[in-house]
Amino acid sequence: MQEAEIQAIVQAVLAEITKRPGANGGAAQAATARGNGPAVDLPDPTDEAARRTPGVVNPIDPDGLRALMATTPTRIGVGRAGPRPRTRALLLFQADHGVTQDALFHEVNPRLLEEQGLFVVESQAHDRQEYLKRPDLGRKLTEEAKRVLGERCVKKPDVQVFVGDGLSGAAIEHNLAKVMPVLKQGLQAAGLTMGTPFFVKNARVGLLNDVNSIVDAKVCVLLIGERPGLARAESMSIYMGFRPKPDSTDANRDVVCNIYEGGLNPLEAGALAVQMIQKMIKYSTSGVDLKLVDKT
Ligand code: B12
Repeated sequence: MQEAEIQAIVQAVLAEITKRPGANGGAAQAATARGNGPAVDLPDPTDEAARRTPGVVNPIDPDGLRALMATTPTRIGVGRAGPRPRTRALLLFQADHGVTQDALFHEVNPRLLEEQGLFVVESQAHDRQEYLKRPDLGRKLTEEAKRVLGERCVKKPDVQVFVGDGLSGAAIEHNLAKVMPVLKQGLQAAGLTMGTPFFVKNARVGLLNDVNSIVDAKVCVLLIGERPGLARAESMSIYMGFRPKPDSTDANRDVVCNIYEGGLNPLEAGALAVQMIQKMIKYSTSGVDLKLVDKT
């Protein structure tokens, strides 16, 4: 068959489709004009109202179900089509997964780091793929990073604060500018000296040990992007420890987590971190040991 004949058939079919009642004529025509074939215009599944719309058919208590769904971003009340998820639930899942992927691979805007006066060093994970596959490398500074920190950082401060992208650069972009001033003011008001802040690319929590082997702070504090949940990528954590050493583990650390506007408010989080730092210094310990001695 000649190409012209095929084109004519395709055009005839498309014209028929776009005439059908309920078909999305505008979008389909536009797509046809672009040569992409007809578009099927589905409602946006990430729309807040769509997210909260029950997928369960004929629920026993529709108002109760809606009320329950309004209390949580968790995927409840999504219903099913036979043994499978509904198309809407599936599309929403895929869209949310896209947000997660974007956050994992999103590089923190260098302008933000500049504005916050942070210079940049790297962990031994040289790119994002390696970072994801080799968490151990994200816990170690490169030799170059150690040299730069050795040269540029104030030694033996009371508190060393640094920042890492972690598993969500988006989390740092959302929260850093809000938390940093609260930390700085809070530490100053508590009469504690602060080291030279900086940013580590491809960072894991375990970097606290390497960093403190260079700066020798009483308390070492890392602001880091949390593992993004589906649809939530802006959540940051503050991990900290009293005099981290090469063999310190998470049992020696504490964390203030879920920091973002919809979780723990960033300003409150900064204030809470300062309180915890003060306790660490008061009792000269952190993590599980701190919980044993601090009964407040
Ligand atoms: C992934 C994860 C884990 C994984 C960590 C494995 C890994 N290698 O990544 C596993 C399943 C082992 C885990 C275990 C625990 N976790 Co956890 N975990 C998380 C989660 C979902 C994400 C953390 C993250 O993104 N970190 C940032 C990335 C960049 O860090 P990372 O270097 O890749 O990974 C390190 C941290 O994740 C750290 N870590 C993980 N959990 C905890 C908990 C504490 C108290 C500390 C100090 C460190 C820590 O361990 C990893 C290795 O160093 C958070 C939820 C959240 N909203 O943050 C909860 C969360 C941090 N975990 C929590 C808890 C309570 C624990 C446990 C104490 C549970 C238990 N009772 O056993 C244990 C402690 C484990 C430990 N490391 O000593 C709580 C902390 C609450 C708090 N404010 O103290 C959180 C916030 C979950 C929650 N909402 O309750 N966890």
